[in-house]
Amino acid sequence: METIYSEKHRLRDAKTELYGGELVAPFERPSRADHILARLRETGLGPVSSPDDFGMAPILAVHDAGFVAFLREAWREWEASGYPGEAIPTCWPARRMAQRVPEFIEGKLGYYALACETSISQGTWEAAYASAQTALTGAQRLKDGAGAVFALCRPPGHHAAIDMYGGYCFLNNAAIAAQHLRDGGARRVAILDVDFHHGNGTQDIFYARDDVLFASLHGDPMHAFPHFLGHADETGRGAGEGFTRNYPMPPGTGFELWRAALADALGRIVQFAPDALVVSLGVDTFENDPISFFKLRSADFTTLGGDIAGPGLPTLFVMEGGYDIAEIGVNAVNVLSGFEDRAGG
Ligand code: 7XA
Ligand code: ZN
Repeated sequence: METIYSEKHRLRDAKTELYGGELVAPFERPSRADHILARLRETGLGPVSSPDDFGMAPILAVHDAGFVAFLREAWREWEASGYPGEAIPTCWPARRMAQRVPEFIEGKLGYYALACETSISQGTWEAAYASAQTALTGAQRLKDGAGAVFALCRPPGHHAAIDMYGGYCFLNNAAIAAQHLRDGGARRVAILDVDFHHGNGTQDIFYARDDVLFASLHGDPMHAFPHFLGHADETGRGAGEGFTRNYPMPPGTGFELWRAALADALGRIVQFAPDALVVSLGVDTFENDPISFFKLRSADFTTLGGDIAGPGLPTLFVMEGGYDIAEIGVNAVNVLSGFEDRAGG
């Protein structure tokens, strides 16, 4: 299986994350990608290629233009404001307040942020742009006939909504790739999100559509980030009714329960009969993940990779979360090799 990877991910190297009431070194850091790449090379999964540049149009096909302009300029505006640290929102358009974009950067951050753990730092836009191009290149490979591709995206994307960033995400790589597949002729695309956290951004982007099915397995939002989306009764809106499936699961969930949810989601995907499958691949479901509460073991990732190959669909894996850095390479590559073994690639 080919991997698409850009060194530009290193430009996303924030110094601060607001966690547990303290500013800490971010869990989402460059060494995550280094460990995955090292494991890919160790196992000889396949070639590693650089992304092509598809420009801004496919990003603007899923994201609001004002939001994208904000992301591009946020660091410059923050620096110009004279604040000493990294850009963190402090004030939101909460219930019954005006939903109007402020002119000063502090207000803009609050308007466009869905959470405040994620600092915007120098190079964030450049890395997020490269990450989106990495996913787009993977989608293009599927369009050109590949059976499976791994987009080693960093920063991740699935929390990024039409016009909001947060949860370590800025541009929604999986959604951008899925839309690119649609625009390239795929009639229907399914997105399966197996990251520990609910893919609220992906759900937001496709919620009213019947051409992109979204299924997500995740920690129950009553207990887990993003807390305000991802309940089982969110099933789509209007034409999109029935094309969103959520599988929230409780603290301590092990592989048996998780795998049963996966089987149900895959059943729905098979029924949908998509031309391609995009997998938001997070391995923060791992038992030792420092910020999550599922109990999957390293061997389970091989099994679930095989399960995902079951429907026999052209499949793009897009990297999302996973913070046990010592094991992230093994766990991510186990999914890919489990898939390949079953798919016969
Ligand atoms: O999939 N999303 C992530 O892995 C990032 C979640 C950020 C959680 C922050 C909670 N303090
Ligand atoms: Zn996650």
